[in-house]
Amino acid sequence: MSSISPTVADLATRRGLAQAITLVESRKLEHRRTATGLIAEAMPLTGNALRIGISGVPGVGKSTFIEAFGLHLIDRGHRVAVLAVDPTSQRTGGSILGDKTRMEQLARNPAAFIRPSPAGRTLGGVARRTREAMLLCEAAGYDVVLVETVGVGQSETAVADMVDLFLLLLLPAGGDELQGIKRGIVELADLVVINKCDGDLQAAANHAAAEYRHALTLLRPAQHGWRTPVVQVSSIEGRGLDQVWDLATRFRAVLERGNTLADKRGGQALAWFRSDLREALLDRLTADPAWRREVEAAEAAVRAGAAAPSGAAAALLDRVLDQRAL
Ligand SMILES: Nc1nc2c(ncn2[C@@H]2O[C@H](COP(=O)(O)OP(=O)(O)OP(=O)(O)O)[C@@H](O)[C@H]2O)c(=O)[nH]1
Ligand SMILES: [Mg+2]
Repeated sequence: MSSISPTVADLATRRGLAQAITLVESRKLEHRRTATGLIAEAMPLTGNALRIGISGVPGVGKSTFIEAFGLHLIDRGHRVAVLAVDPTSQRTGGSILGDKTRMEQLARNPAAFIRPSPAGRTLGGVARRTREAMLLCEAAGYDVVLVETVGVGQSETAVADMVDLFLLLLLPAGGDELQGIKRGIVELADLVVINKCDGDLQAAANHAAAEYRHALTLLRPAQHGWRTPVVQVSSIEGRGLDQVWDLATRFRAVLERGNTLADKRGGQALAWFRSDLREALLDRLTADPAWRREVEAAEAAVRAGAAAPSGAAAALLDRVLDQRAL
């Protein structure tokens, strides 16, 4: 892959975009440098997509919903990219990859681009690569980016922090505990979608919708000036999808009023910069074997309770700065 040096023009094809994302996902220093250049070149072409995060417990119907919703949007002239943040992907080898077979029609559609979750050791690393992939998709002309995450806790927060709208898929059943939803996740939602509102589940779905509508009146809205709506959907029968899109565009209009969208994205970009800076400093330091040993020794002392965390960090930083190691 070292020969790959894609430019923005290469993003015009799905293959070129896929290669560019592979470059962005690489941990090799030379690839990182090329990737950084590519992202910088792509930046002026980004920002035009609606970024939607989609989360829900395993089995709620994320893949089925994304396939149906994606095709619905493509029918209306949109181009749809699907990315994933899946902290479990290092074990499973990327759940969306298996999902490509489940999202068969969408995967085959020329107006869609589906990318499995990057493998990674840390959620932060996986999230960074997904954010960069999102920018590349936007530069490639996809105007809706769906970022899927499986509902296992922290990954929802990471996704909510990179999108404009966070959509939570729920089962037609009562109560967060019953559904295995982590505390606080409902609070992140800008849009609650109850899936599987069909057949025998319809009555339970009506009940769940009423229950969540009530619960949401008691929560502070995730977005000022917006009351989080609850929509009933059947991904299998394709019902309710137009309402989801209608609400998503209305939400965007609310964000665009008074520059909130720019503020939100600006804040997200700033948080991204800060976390990248922290990560890069540590990476740069531990790239040197002697310093890596120092960091590991400090970590061992902290773990053993022999050193206080903040004191050990400050002492190490003093030595780094004294020796101009960075
Ligand atoms: N009745 C009904 N079943 C659905 C609907 N959407 C999905 N399902 C079914 O629910 C099951 C799980 O759907 P998936 O789309 O694989 O769910 P997922 O959330 O992607 O699951 P993971 O990838 O394991 O996290 C499948 O058997 C689907 O056919 C729906 O709208 N109605
Ligand atoms: Mg799935």
